[in-house]
Amino acid sequence: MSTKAYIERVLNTLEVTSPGQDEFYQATEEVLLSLLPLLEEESRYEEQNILERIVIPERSIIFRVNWIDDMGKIQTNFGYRVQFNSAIGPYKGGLRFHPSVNLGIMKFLGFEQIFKNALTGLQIGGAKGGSNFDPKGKSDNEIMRFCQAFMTELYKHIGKHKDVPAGDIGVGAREIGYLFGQYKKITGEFDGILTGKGLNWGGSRERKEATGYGSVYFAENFLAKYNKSLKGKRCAVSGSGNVAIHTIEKLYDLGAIPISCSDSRGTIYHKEGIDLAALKTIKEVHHDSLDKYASVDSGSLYIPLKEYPKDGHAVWHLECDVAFPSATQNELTLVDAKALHKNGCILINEGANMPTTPDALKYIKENKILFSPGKAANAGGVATSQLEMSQNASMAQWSFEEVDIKLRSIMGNIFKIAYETSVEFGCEGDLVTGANIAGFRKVADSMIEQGAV
Ligand code: NDP
Ligand code: 2IT
Repeated sequence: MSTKAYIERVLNTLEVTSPGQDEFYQATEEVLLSLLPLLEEESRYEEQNILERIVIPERSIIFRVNWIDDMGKIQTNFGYRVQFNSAIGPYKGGLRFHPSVNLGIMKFLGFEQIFKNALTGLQIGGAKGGSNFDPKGKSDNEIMRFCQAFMTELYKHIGKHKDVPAGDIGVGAREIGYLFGQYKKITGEFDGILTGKGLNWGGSRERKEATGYGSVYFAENFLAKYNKSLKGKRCAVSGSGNVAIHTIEKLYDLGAIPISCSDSRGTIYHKEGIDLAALKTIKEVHHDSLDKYASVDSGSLYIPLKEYPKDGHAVWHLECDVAFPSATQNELTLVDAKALHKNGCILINEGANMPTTPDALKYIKENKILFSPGKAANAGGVATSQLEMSQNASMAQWSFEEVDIKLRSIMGNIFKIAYETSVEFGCEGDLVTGANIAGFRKVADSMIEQGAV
């Protein structure tokens, strides 16, 4: 059997064993197909059935979460923790609270996390968790009761040397606080079992900013390779949550012009640059929709969802030099990629997890637009989480500058290993192939060394 046929057999089996898990299938197809040049060169991965093993989570925990709403009524949600791979370290990955969460989404995110975490050069395995709980419109007390109910089951499965969750969509500092409080109440232990904690109780400086800052550092490295910089570049950013806000903040720091942000209901365009203070107030203080933003920033334009191009997203149809998709999966389609190309965009840098659809990715590659895959470009968040674990283990707390030096260096190294691996396999600058092979090699070799467990 040819190596290509081996990969296809594993993917075909997955379609049968994981029916309806479209995002998981999308993520595995992208990674496995990109491994072809490595697998053709090195027979041990096929001989040791590594592909068959790596696509199955070591453990998927699904549980019921009952909580009481403000009306005194019992509400029920699904809870998940997919502990995907622990070959190189304890399970590590975020928790997502969003109504779209299901097992397939958890598995896609957990699978991506394995290779992302390996790329950081740190000892962390891959996991993801969350719930189909919708935080929108819930009171602070409801959020607290939900987090407590969620942790009442989750605590059985996590631990500082076992599995250390963090935030993701819908889970920020407030939720991590409530989750941590409940863990401590149940176990009586003050342990670093979560990252993204408050600065007064074991959190790391710059964890909040790390994913967005790291994404911009990655773009800076990529552009520098081609003698370009972010200075003066018009940057289209999607999303308006943790990753988008700190991407915009770092872009300003480096002299770029972030011209947009978006949420699930619309897009803001401001040619001269987004008003970051106004954005933070609306999103972080009032947890409001972006339609409120246009009234406080007179130079801006609000484009509601109903005015988006067919099969596309308004944000990618703005004239820009660099695109930073930083909201959610599959938010940059083929229609969007064509518009970015037409408008002269030179780099698409994924802050979100898998924001680019497969057909868009194919088009981007064919048209030689620089492309930073999320598992490399957004790894600054989880890397800083590991720095938080390290500080907790030594009971230390580092300064912002110390953490930032480490973060910059980690992002530089991730770029270097992804780029050098692309050169090694004859596809210079194809960081999808470079990142996937570099991450996979480290995990797969560790699995082989540890035997059939
Ligand atoms: P937040 O919850 O802080 O923000 C999410 C943003 O994306 C919001 O603006 C939200 O809009 C928008 N969004 C979410 N879902 C959808 C959707 N289905 N359609 C349109 N817009 C949507 O999350 P983060 O900023 O933390 O995460 C953003 C992305 O970055 C995700 O892909 C996440 O997995 C990834 N990531 C996050 C890391 C972190 O450290 N937080 C680390 C690495 C990756 P609205 O408020 O209207 O829902
Ligand atoms: O997707 C991600 O890398 C995250 N949500 C962060 C995970 C973490 O453990 O910090």
